[in-house]
Amino acid sequence: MSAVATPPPKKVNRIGLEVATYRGAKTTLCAGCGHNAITERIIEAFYEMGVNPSQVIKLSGIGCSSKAPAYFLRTSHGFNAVHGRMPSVATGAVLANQHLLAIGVSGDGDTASIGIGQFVHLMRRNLPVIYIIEDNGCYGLTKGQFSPTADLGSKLKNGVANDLPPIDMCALAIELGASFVARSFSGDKKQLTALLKAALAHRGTAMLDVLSPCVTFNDHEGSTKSYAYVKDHDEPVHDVTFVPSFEDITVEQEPGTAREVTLHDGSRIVLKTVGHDYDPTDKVGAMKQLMETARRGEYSTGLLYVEPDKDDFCSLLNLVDEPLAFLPIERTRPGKEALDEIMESLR
Ligand SMILES: Cc1ncc(C[n+]2csc(CCOP(=O)(O)OP(=O)(O)O)c2C)c(N)n1
Ligand code: SF4
Ligand SMILES: [Mg+2]
Repeated sequence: MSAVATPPPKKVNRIGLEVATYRGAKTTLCAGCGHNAITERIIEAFYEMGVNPSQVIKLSGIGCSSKAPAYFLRTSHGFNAVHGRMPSVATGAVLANQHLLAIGVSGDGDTASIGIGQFVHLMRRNLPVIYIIEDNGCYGLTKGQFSPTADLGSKLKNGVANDLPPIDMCALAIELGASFVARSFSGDKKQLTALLKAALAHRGTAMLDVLSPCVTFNDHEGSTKSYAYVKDHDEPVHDVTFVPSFEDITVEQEPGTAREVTLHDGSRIVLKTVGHDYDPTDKVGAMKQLMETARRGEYSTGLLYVEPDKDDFCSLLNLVDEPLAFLPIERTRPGKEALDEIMESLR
């Protein structure tokens, strides 16, 4: 009689969940779209960090990019808002329950066109949210028109050149007060996963502008958001290694060749120097770096700016620890006597 082979044990993360739990519906985006690669990195980062999916809220607006939350974390909370309005919905959700981990996914059109007013206020409030812009320089969903992140002189498929200068979403976020600002590329697995994990360990707005080529409308010669162009003009400011608080690892570095940043939860980001030494805590230096590389037609990628101890919006508002959404009515509404007292004081 032959012995029945026992199947190998399923691989699980530190909270006992399989990677499949972190997946979502099958993607309906084009094969090769950069947004699909970002989805894979989000799944990987959340799985490896052992995030509890039931504690997560996914938010988005409208666009191919804004469809992406359907393709990861199928059991998490989610809200697909209207075009450009994700920031106000995110603000409401986080204030109602500050213990939720919020991740917003938007596009360069959704954020930098119709949603720009909402974006700037979310950044200046330093709302605790991971805000990802899947940046392809065009409106993919409505057939590839230029978005405000398209570079001056970059060309549509039909040869029409863009005659407006781009908005640099990283420079804008840094200027406005976001406390973690990074740029990456959907094709750079190592850098993007490390940055996403670091964003999960940060408390405050973590804004990631991820260059994410649109294979259908913006991957031709003359585009500065194509795979070929981004690969050739990607200038990492450092090599990023993320060390989570639950792993006691020492990263060996030659003295003077790396910089370490400790995040809110005790995790560390080790930034190895490539080229010149880059200080991600220097706001003015970060703006200068972005301006200089943009002038040369290059993309600075990596952790561009971080302020780990900045107060987030919930601390600024001095919110009670218990989620506002769960407070009983007696604690959220003053009774008649309290109102009478106020009225009396105004006589
Ligand atoms: C109020 C409103 N205006 C315009 C549109 C049309 N529209 C849908 S998606 C989109 C832009 C999407 O671009 P982006 O955010 O960059 O996402 P992508 O598809 O490139 O990922 C536009 C203009 C809309 N849905 N609603
Ligand atoms: S149209 Fe472009 S952005 Fe939309 S799914 Fe296809 S490749 Fe991606
Ligand atoms: Mg777009």
